[in-house]
Amino acid sequence: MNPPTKNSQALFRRAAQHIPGAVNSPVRAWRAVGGAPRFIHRGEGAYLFDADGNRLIDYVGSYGPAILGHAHPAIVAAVTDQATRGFSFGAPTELEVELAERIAAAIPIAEKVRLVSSGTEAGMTALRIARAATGRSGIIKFDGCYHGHSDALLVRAGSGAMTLGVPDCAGVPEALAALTRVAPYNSLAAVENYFAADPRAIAAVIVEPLAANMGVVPPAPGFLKQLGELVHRHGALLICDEVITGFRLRYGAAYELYQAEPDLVMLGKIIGGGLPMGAIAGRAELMDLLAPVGPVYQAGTLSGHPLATRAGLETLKLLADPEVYARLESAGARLAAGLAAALKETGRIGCVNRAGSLLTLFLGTDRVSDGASARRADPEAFARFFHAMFDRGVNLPPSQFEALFVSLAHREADLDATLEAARAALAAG
Ligand code: KE4
Repeated sequence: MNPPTKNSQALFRRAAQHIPGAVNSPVRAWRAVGGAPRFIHRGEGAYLFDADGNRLIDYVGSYGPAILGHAHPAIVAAVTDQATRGFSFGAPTELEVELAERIAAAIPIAEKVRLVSSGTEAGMTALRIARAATGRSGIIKFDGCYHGHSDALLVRAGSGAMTLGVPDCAGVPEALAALTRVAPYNSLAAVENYFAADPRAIAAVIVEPLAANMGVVPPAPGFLKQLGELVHRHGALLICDEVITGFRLRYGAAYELYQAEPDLVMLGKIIGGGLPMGAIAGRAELMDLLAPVGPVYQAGTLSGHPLATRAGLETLKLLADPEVYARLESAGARLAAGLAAALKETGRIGCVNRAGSLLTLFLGTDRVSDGASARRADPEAFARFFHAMFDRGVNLPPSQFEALFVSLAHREADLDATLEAARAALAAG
């Protein structure tokens, strides 16, 4: 059960010479679970193959884009074909028009779409539109939700429940952080209190319609519908961050599942098919505030990149098959039920939160409904579970506060092997 790691260890040491922490995104460094991260050589379907040739059943899925599985033949063929025509031109292409049309057809409020290169860009642009549209500066976000690493969103709740935000990392000016308030997820009262304290200060409330960055935490019944009504009553805008949930839970946005009424949505991950892609979408009168039509500047050398747009288009075409989300639902339900049963069989304290093919196994706590309850989980127990699973050939996200992503490539045999490993890993403690 001790997989060879010599090549990954050597690559980790070499990478650290020129890349901070040896990684290009912090979560990949395994700091939350310990040990040196494995370097991946290739992916195929539900599997990753690391630098030492170990095959892993993969539930990171690039944190969402790999909903079809890795190296899907149709996507590889499309990107290969597109590459023969050149990569990017600094000029509009028909592919961008097609992708915008497809997103607009699938998401009712997406009258207009601006493609960018990441979810972070989508978030920072959505906030800028909201501030321009309302003439206000304040933002409300939710504890445990993540919307990319733009300064205004790297903010945590201040000391007192009703104080203004404080920086959640170095380099974010306190004056800027103070413009962002932080409320507990699923708490309408906290949002109401922020508006009551200063009714005309808030430009927008930004929310993951289904939270997946504190682990998976579904919205409480009616929460999103009432949140939208509350936000609009105060003349502010609702931004739904669908970077993970967009086309993950259904063919379109998740907000419709929860009767929310957003003004803007953020997209990413799946709509790029695994290549760099993000998008802001919303009502025309808001989106037309963007340059070159309106006064809100936003730009990007590789926005709407032809290879990413082609990969996204081909991915969405395959996801448009009505069977797809029933298959993802069935696989997610099977895995979640098996993990819950394994907790019971091994007498371990924990719980499984799930929506469709997104799920999180929390250890050390039996209920998670917001950031505070998620933090009551036992990260050390999760770290032991992570390594026990990895050593048995199952690649989980290296943090208690991420989601497992099940793909269309995961077969019953893969799920059964995962559950067998989980029973042994949980029994080991
Ligand atoms: P990117 O800038 O990483 O493309 O997207 C930021 C973002 C925005 N909104 C939501 C809901 C997100 O989950 C993300 C990014 N997700 C993380 C995983 N939880 C990406 C993984 C990473 O940071 O390496």
